[in-house]
Order: sequence, then structure tokens, then C-alpha cells
Amino acid sequence: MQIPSEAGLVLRIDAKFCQVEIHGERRRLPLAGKLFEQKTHEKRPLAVGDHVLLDQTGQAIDQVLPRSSQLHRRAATEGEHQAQVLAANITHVLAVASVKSPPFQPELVDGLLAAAARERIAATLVLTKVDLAKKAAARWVSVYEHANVRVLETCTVAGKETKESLAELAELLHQNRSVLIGLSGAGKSTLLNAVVPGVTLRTGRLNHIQQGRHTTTHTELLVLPGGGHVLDTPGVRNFHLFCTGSQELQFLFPEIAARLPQCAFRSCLHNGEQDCAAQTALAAGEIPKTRYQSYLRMLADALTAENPALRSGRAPPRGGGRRRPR
Ligand SMILES: Nc1nc2c(ncn2[C@@H]2O[C@H](COP(=O)(O)OP(=O)(O)O)[C@@H](O)[C@H]2O)c(=O)[nH]1
Ligand SMILES: [Mg+2]
Ligand SMILES: [Zn+2]
Repeated sequence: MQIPSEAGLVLRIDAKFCQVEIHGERRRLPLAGKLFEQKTHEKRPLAVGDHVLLDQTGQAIDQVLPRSSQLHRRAATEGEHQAQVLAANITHVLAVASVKSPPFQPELVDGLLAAAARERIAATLVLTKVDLAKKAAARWVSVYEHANVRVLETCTVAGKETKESLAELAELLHQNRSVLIGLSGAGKSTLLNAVVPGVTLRTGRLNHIQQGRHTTTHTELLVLPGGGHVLDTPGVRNFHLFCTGSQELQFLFPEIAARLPQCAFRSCLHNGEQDCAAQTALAAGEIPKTRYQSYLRMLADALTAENPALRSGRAPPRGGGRRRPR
């Protein structure tokens, strides 16, 4: 996509203003009222990472240019049909998850990876604090190997640094416009401080975070010396996909979709159907349990969105109703 030279890059969004990099300068600019009037399915008119144009006076943001990619989730507080765009125009998603303190949350990680896959954005799982639980780290590495996900095992504690994986992370950061996303306290800001010279983000003591205090309070796109941009985000607790169809979902879980050709039904959702190869693989330990559970939870979500009658809290139909055999 060609970005016009007069376009600015949104680095940070505050209550009434945005910080924009434009013509090599950092400016604080308001949004023109018309941006709020356009009805879209998005919660806010623009996101960090957006390319924008100014109005004729050059004093307000007037237009948001089409995005090459976006990482979005279903807005937590709004209706089901609103999306929250966490980052626009990014080329790499870094799902950051500690192996311990706070505990690894497979459903959150799987939601992030699925959202990236859906937008065809490359993704890496960054396991942090491997010094605290080496065995658990190895287990998660093997789970995500099945999913063809690149995993970096990291530790930033002085004297125990995982030099090789931190160097790989630095390389990734310099080559991409990336977003670091995961639970609060996972170690995102600490990672950036460790691998990007000159960056000193505030990091938090975990006991503060457990009381619900985030140390990274806003999302800001950092321009890295040596190339690349990175977005350090405050923590996300959950990540629900926005408007993903039940048939489309399995293709975001490569190790599950790979079984479809062997299932009895061409449209198998691997949700209790007869002769389902994915369920056989699960029973044989060839598909990790946590990945399958994440898939089933997201499937229940997708089926509910497609069939509002299910919204009363009833379980999704097992076997997915009528199926056409092969
Ligand atoms: N043991 C251990 N603690 C870490 C490591 N990385 C970060 N921490 C701690 O985890 C806490 C949260 O880190 P922070 O970077 O603020 O997390 P964020 O909310 O994801 O940005 C801090 O107290 C860090 O010192 C690590 O590799 N090992
Ligand atoms: Mg932080
Ligand atoms: Zn199946």
C-alpha cells in the first residue's frame, strides 16, 4: 500500500488528542468531529498505527487511510458487533506470556494467535520468566510446535538472561512494526527495556499488578533506534475474536484443520460429530488438550453469534446439527 508523504502516523491516543508523527515531527492533534459521525463497527474512529491525513487548516486529523492489517478483538463492554482495534498496520504480533506469575493462560494466547492468523499477520509466542518454571516452559514449547508457532523462551533476570532468544527478539523488533500483547505483569515492558538500547519503560512489581494496577497505562508506538516500531500495550485479560464464522474458525488452528480431510463429514466442526479425525487425534495426544479446549470455546462463541437463540445460555448443539456426509 502506498502511503502519501503528507500522511501522519498515530503514535498514541489520549482522551481528546492523538500524538502523531508527521514530516519527522511529533505533534499533538485533535480529531475532526466528522470522524465520530461515521458509523462503523469499530468502537473508536482510529487506532495506534493508523496513517492519517489532516484537514485544510493542518490542525486536526480528518481522514484515516485504509489499513494493511489490524489486530482487533470483540469490544468487552459494547454489543457483540463492535470491534476494538488494538493496533493498525502491524506486521508482527508478539504474544507475550509468562510461564508462571502470572500463570500461563492458554485461552488468551490462543485468542491472540487466532486473531493474528485471521489477519494473516505473522506471530511469535514469547514465553517469559522461564527462570521460574523450566519444565512448564518446555511443555508449552511442545504444545505450540504442533501449531507451527515460533516460540521464544526468555528470561531477563540479570545473570540468567537468555542471550540467544533475546537477540532473536531484538532482530524481530527491528525488522517489523510489531505489537507486544499479553497479560499485565507478563513482562512485556521489561523485555523491551532489555533488548532495545535507550528504552526505559516503567515496569511493575507483580504484587501491585495483582491488585489491578497496570504499570503501562497507555498504548504507545515507539520508534526504535536502528529500525522498526513497537507497540507496548497495557495488559489484556481476554481476547475474543470479532465476528469469526464457525466454519472459518478451525483454519486458525492449523493442527486441527489438518485433520478435516479425514473426518467423515466435509463440514465437520470437530464438535461431537461421528468419525471425527480431530477427536481421534485429541484422544491419541496428537492435538494438545488446551488448544482443543480453546477451539471449542471459540466455536461456542461463533455459533452463538450466528444463532442468537443460543444466547439464552444453552450449550451449542453437539454434532452441529445436520451434516452432509462425504
Ligand atoms: N523472574 C522473572 N521476573 C521477570 C522477568 N521479566 C519480568 N519480570 C518481572 O515481572 C514483573 C512485571 O513486568 P512488566 O515488564 O512490568 O510486565 P508488563 O505488565 O507485561 O509490562 C516485574 O516485576 C518484572 O521484574 C523474568 O524474566 N524473570
Ligand atoms: Mg508494561
Ligand atoms: Zn472432525
